[in-house]
Amino acid sequence: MPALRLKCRDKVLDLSRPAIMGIVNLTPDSFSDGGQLYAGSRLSQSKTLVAIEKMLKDGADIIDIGGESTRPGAAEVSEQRELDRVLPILELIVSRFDTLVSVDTSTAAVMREATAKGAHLINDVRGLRGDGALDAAAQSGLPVCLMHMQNQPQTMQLEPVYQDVVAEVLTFLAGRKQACIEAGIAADQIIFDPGFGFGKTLTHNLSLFNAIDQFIASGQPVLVGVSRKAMIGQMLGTERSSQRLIGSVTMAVLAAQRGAAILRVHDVLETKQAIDIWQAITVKEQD
Ligand code: 8Y4
Repeated sequence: MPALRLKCRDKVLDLSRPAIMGIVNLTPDSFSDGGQLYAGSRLSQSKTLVAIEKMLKDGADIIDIGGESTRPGAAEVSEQRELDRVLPILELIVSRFDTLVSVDTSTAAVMREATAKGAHLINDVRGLRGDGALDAAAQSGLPVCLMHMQNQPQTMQLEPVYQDVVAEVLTFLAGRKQACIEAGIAADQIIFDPGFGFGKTLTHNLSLFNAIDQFIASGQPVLVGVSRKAMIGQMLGTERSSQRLIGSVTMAVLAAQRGAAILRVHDVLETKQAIDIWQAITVKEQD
């Protein structure tokens, strides 16, 4: 199988080694003021830029910015609010840093505006099923990450049910890939993501994780996002998300070992070090 590469506007993302995507949440629930002061305030913006600068120094290849909270039960956000959260930071990142920027959105207008302002990748947790999203993504010419989610964030964790979670998620992604191709997106610009934690119980998540090889076999690059998610807490028997770091890094290494191309993480330094150790050992073995 040839090494995978994504064409991201003026840049190329080389996936012969796992790429690290650093998470930057622009939603109010991630700010200590509860978001009351966020609305684009300079203070929050400069804090965000400092966090991004650190992620890049720590080894992030991609910065993923999102203005819609998709946590279980989270409220919906208007298109204008999402634009107001994402676009100013996107402009600042593109002007200051030499990095790839991924935009976490399901909204066609955000895809279009973000593309105009220099985004490199579209990351849609709804797999481009929203109004106009498929066309907006196709017209962007950017790579797209198609993620599987059962139901919507408001209801997804109430009672997730599958006959065969792996088969159903694979079938869903194959169908969305076909829709993308019909809309004019190149097959080699499509990333698959099983969508850990999105309408899944721990058992479903583990079945999917243990089937990463089947997602890899599709030939699409696979993105894995498990960082700090509830499944880690469930496996460790701890409620506190501050105690999910080691579990998150462990799962990132296992995912990389099984062929994941992109790791979406909060803790870039720790993940990068763990991946570097695994890579150093693996390269030694091959010599
Ligand atoms: C603590 C912090 C606990 C964050 C849970 C979370 C994915 C994604 C999300 C993913 C792709 C999250 C936007 C959920 N997860 N995009 N986005 N794949 N492609 N929850 O797994 O991080 S948000």
